[in-house]
Amino acid sequence: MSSSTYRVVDIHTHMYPPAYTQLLENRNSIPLIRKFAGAKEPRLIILPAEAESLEKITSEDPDKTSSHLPGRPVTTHYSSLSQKIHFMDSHQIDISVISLANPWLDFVASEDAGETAKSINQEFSDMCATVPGRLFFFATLPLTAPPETLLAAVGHVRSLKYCRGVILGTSGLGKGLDDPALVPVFHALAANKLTIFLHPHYGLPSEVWGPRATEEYGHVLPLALGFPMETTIAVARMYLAGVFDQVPELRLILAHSGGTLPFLAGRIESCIVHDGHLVREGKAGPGRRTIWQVLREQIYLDAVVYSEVGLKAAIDASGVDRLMFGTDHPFFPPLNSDEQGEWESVTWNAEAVRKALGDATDRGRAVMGGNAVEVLRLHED
Ligand code: 5CU
Repeated sequence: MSSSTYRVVDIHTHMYPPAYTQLLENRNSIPLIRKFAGAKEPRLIILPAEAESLEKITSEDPDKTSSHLPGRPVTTHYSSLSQKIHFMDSHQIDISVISLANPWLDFVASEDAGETAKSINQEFSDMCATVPGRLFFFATLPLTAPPETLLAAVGHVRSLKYCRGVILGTSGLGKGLDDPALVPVFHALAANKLTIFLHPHYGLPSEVWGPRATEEYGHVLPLALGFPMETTIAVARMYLAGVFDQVPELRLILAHSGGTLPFLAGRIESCIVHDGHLVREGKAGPGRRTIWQVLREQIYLDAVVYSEVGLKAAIDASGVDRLMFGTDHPFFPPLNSDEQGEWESVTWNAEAVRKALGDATDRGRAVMGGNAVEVLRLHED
């Protein structure tokens, strides 16, 4: 661990606890975990963009070994608490705010969702209690459950000692985050000081990537471009629907430095003030809170953008006091070096902070941990 006054905090770091991996192992359609002939580890297949390659391999002889398997290997990094702590120690991370990774409970039947969420959140809570002070968590909501179960889940997670918010995808109750039916949930989260960690999963429709993507381009397009666009669109829809004004105490941390929001906020503003329909309806006049204001008042951004160029845009848009370091562990492991050693996906993000804000500066330290400690109350037990 680093010195007592300077804390490095990873706010974007996932786990698939054993109960969740079991759920995926029992499934036949995406998301799932499946073993393949000749592969050392089972594979986690979760992205809509992986459906085609899964279908192809499923239609082949099950005993045939293939060099082109869908998904990613499920290593100990996905589920093991001791592995998470080892990863933190080997990257000088003092505190991690862990969260279930995508696609959360989006696929769970309505009648099972409440209990599943409860047991998974309890599992996260128990993991945190094993290493006091080193782990906190963002809980998972049973979004497919009936409204009363969903609201009861907010009450449950707020009672869990190490819970500091909830991780949320962009689909909401099935109609996106601008769905009026979600407003009571946003009110409940805000009233309980539970910050939303907004994270993408669905990307853009697979046709956008073209016919060559599955065979030739790996996961690059859906992950590098689809994920950030999904987040950008989800937040723009919330903004246009007036969610931020309806729930002014709502706080969100956006994954991947807000997708492309820091870069495109100016264009969103311009399109609003030049839209005849919005102008006629009085939605573009004076007194309107701009997307720039919302970015500085209700939104935080993680620093998982891998370059100082993107990071500087994020800082310019939201303010240096609203950026928080993250790693995206266990995703993006090193492919040519020992997984127990240093991950370049982590060092790139730390280096981006150093390059954007200088070595050992107060601003850099704020992004590396100070902001998260304050915003997520990590000094409180
Ligand atoms: O590599 C991937 O598929 C992912 C993913 O699914 N979720 C995430 O947070 N990062 C990478």
